[in-house]
Amino acid sequence: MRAVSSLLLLVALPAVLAVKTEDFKTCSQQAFCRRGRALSERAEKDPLWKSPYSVVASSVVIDSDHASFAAAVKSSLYPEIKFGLDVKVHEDGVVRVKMDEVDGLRKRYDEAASWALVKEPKINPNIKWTVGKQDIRASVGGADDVEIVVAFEPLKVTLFRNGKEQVVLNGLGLLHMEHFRTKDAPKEPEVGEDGTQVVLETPNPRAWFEGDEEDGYWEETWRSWTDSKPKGPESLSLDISFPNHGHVYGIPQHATRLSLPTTAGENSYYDEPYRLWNSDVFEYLADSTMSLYGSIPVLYAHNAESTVGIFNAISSDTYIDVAHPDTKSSFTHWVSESGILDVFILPGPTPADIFKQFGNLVGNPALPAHWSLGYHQCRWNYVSSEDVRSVQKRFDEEDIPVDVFWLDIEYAEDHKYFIWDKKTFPDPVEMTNDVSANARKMVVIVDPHLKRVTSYPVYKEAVELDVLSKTKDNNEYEGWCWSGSSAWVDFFNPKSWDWWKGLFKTTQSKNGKYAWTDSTSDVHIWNDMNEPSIFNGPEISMPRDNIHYGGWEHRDVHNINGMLFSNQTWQALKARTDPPQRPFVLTRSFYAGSQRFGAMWTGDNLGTWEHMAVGIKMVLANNLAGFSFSGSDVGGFFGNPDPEMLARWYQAGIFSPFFRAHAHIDTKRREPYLLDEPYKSIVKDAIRLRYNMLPVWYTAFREASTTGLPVIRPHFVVFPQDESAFAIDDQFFIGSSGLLVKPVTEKGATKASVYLPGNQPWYDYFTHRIHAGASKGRTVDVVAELHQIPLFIRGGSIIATKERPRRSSPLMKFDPYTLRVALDQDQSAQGELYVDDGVTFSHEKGQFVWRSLKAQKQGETIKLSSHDLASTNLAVAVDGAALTKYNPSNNFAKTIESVRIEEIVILGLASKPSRVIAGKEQLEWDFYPGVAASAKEDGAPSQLFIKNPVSSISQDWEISIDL
Ligand code: NBV
Repeated sequence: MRAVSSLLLLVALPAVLAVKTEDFKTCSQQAFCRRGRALSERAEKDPLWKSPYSVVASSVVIDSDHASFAAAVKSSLYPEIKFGLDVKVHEDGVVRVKMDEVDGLRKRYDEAASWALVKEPKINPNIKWTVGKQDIRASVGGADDVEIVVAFEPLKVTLFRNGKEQVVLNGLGLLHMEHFRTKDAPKEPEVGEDGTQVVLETPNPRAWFEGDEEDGYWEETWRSWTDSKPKGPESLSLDISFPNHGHVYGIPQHATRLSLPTTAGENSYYDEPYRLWNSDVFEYLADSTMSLYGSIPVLYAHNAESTVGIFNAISSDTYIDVAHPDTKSSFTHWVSESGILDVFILPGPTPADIFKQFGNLVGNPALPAHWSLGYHQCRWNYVSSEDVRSVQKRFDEEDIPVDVFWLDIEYAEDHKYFIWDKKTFPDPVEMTNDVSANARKMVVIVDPHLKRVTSYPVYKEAVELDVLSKTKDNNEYEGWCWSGSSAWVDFFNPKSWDWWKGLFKTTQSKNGKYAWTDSTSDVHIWNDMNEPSIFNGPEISMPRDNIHYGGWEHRDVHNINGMLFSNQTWQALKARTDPPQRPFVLTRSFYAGSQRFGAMWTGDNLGTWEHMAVGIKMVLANNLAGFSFSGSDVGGFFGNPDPEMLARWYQAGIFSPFFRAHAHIDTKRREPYLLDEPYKSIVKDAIRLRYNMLPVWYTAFREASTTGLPVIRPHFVVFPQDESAFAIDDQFFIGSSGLLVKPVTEKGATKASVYLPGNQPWYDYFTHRIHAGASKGRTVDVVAELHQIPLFIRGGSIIATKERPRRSSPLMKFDPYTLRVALDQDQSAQGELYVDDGVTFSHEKGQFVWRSLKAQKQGETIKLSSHDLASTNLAVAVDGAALTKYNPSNNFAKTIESVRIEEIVILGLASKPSRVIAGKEQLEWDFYPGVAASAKEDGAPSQLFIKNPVSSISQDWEISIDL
């Protein structure tokens, strides 16, 4: 077991903390990756290199649906092996390219996409394929000239836009699908007449294509583990190029920059490829290509003209090399241990299109419960019910808002999840009710390892149901984890699903099976260790030759394993009440699709400035990959951050979609109320700012849940043509709000340098100081003393906030709003506000309020108004069942009818108003002269404060400001 010495952790970081790289395999320690890289090295050295794969032209069959065609593929090196190609065009222009071995000795794993996809994509019936001598092609775009061309010899798939290559598969000729074969008896070396070994003049090309000798085909030993590899070699190599795109983003999870640094080619930044193999990496590095807890095999490429992408639906161990031969092109090489070729080409061409296309495939993020956007207080561990109560009391005494208290593994007797340790938690329901009394929730951990004792009902029932993971010999798999000798539920087995649901019921079920009767529906769940993490397993996980439901090996499905666990937990919480409430499930391991089932965090980071900074990039990468509800442990999991670091970490943490403080069991307590001044007030102010801005976050989440647009967005997404900012990843935008933040992640910083893009003015969120618009963006230096956060509003935006501090977010429900109207150079601005009950699914039935907020100059008057957005945007009003009609005065809207706007602040007005009226009513206002939005110089802007202007947020209103 990996023991963590408490002594070690109390010493200053990072000197004593370092990842145990030797616990994890590098590319050169795995035969399939060695073979894959050897292939690319050969290709690079050989100017005549040509892919041996070709499409058999005479075999092309266009399907009656017109959207797809199938064809036979051959490799000149293995003419006896058959492959089948299948290409489909979806309704939204996405092109799916599939290739598999046909009539092989075995079946390759082909189910990754079925777990990731939210539904079978609709195909485009209007595609017209043209079959020529050398290729088959079809136009797939609308106004733009987008064409997909599949060249026959060698096989090459290219997506063109206006004749320019956007995405190319097998352009470098690195495609190789190792076919299934039988294990031959070892060959005797050929011996000549004179008894000496015969040396072939030219090595057999078949052999060197897969390496010079049979490298780790049938068995591989690494440290003390032997992988039996009964299926033999079955790896898949594929190059995916973006010849006209200089930046690539995506493939989380790695602790690295957003615009992915190179791993191959001359002077590459890293020498190891990016790896996707969900792993519990102890004390991971802040700058590395090592695999971490989750994998989303989606990659985007961007230039000033277009954004394109690919989703490679593969769930086995995968290494990805990235190279930029010049600043304008990107090449990637993917090598996976098993699985079919199943690549979705996302044609873009805008960032918004890409997110929509990816969302159409794997689903958009679930709209979270509103309370889960508040502050989460966690630690390993709050040790007793009394501890929980006293932590809550201290928050309330200091007036620090918090929505959720968390319990880590020590609540559970002998780490048997669902079973409270009654010595320390004698009254779990009462404790939860005490938390609920302040409109708060609890989140309690449920790990996937089950203690193997028959007195533990969860284990016993899993045995009886025969749903536990199996070894290669079909015996119950036993491994070591927190609970000692443990077993793991095989969530690939559908028989486990209903049973798992039953465990979370808070009332005893009739079938006599275990139900968590000493919990309440205010207890939500944290799924940790679901890579799965197994202390005595290879690379801290399950042996690759373990067998899952359906006969698949663990190697085939490893990266999906964690998603199935959090998916089933999500379904279980949803089934707990009738009508269902929105579940909150935090998962550490994830795959494409996990965003449909809750939130993730970046695992066990270190309390260092480097980790604080890279956490932002990791959360941004996750947002791009469709999983917006993400965050990092505020304060760092390991170590004891000094107060300055902690304060800065809170200031950064409030800007991540998921906001939770957490700490290792051996760290000193560091709840915000324990800090001395001025740190305590700084942290309190930061948390309060998060609460003020909850309307902004919730509105951004609505957009994410319906359009796939990320909740936090890097520059290239918001300003896709601004090349100078394509690599910026230390400042970002919140939804479509127009807010730009640059968290300070440097020790001792007193100022920050911020890039303000576009040509509109930017206003400091706090002081309202205006930074005049430049023609093409500008960099400004701003003060950033410890109590200051560089946060800006783009001219042209309207921000809705709630400014009254409360103990928890549900208590803010009826609080009035404040609007900040940051005018642009034309004296106009716009924004949005989305509100619903935050807990049920009634929003899917039209129970919500979705308003536009607008300021527009009409002659000498500025009209400020709000109107309903849903009636005219039914298709994107909510995720799930599309609305057919919407009633702006629905029952939910009525419940917030009395919620008013208590203040509107208008920044950058060109002149002092002569009057401000709503209908005939004169409103109360104050004007402070200053710089106008169109000014060419920086300074304090003019500010107009309007008091109590709107009596109901849920209804239409209009205010006229006569200049
Ligand atoms: O459950 C204990 C911890 C948890 O606090 C942490 O957040 C997880 O990432 N867990 C890992 C297990 C052990 C960590 C050393």
